[in-house]
Amino acid sequence: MQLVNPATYEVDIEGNRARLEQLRKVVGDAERVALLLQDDPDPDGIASAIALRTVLGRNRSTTPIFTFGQVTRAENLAMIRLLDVSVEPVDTETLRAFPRVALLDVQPGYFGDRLPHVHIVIDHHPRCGPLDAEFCDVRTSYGATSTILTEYLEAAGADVSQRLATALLYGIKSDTLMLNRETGPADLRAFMALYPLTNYNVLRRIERPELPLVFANFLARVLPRIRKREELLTLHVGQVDREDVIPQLADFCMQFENTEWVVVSGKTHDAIVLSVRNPGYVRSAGDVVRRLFGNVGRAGGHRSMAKAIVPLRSWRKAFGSTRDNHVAETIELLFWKELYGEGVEPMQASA
Ligand SMILES: [Mn+2]
Repeated sequence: MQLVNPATYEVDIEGNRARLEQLRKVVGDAERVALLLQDDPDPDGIASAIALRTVLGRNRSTTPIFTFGQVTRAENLAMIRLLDVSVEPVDTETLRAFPRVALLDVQPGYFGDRLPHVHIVIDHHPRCGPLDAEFCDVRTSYGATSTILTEYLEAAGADVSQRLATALLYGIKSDTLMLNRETGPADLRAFMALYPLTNYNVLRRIERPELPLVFANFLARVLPRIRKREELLTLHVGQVDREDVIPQLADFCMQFENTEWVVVSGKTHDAIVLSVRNPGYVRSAGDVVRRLFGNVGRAGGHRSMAKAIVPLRSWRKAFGSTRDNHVAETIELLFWKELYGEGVEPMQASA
């Protein structure tokens, strides 16, 4: 392998300046520009939006940040709170009233027919459907949209605040799993440029979000219920008021020694919710939950994290009972057989 020093990676400054000029032409003197992110906005999208606002020399009232969904992950909520970013819910009608709509870290194809005409698309994902916009900059070789925006800021000679640098660095870091996944020299270079401006105290607080103190009581109550079978750790916590404790607890449990798979589950008012984690080099967690629960509920996810939601009625039909002891045993057995045993047929929803 040839070594590529990101410090010597040549940014296409002229190209970026030309794009910037075209971008500004498309925005023109439009009174307001809607910055639209995907349905569960992630740090890369959020950072890109506040960077575009700076590139355009706008403020939050003329460039509001929107999503059709909401920010849900604890880290992402911490990011918008600590960096004082507001991401507002939007609907198609509201978007239609904006003279310009910009998509960041996402493409029109993602939204189906929820979108009015969009004018700007800046993204790094593989092409998804037609790109019918006046300005498109889709760089699929980049690990993050934040990298593209960092280059724009450079091309514009913009004043980059500590807040903005911290957001962009975190955007790159989280989208590339700390520069592990799909990272190119452009991402490394942008990361290096942002590094000296970043506020590491804020970054640490984003990455390790504070837990409410009542979580301690919850932990004390549920941790004794951990079941460990070889490298499989399962924990059914019973009834929960807040669903977000389930993924948080799953992340936490991955830290126990000799653990390859974590399944944390809980009961909401109408469903059994499961969060699954693994270190990423074993079978895809998304595939496993789809195989086990795809026929009885909603199930899906990525290589290292996945989720399933099974309505209580369907759970009872498929597995017999939603009593907590029974659920805990069922989950351990299902995952044990699927991951380490002979393999079982996926459960069929009975008619
Ligand atoms: Mn991204």
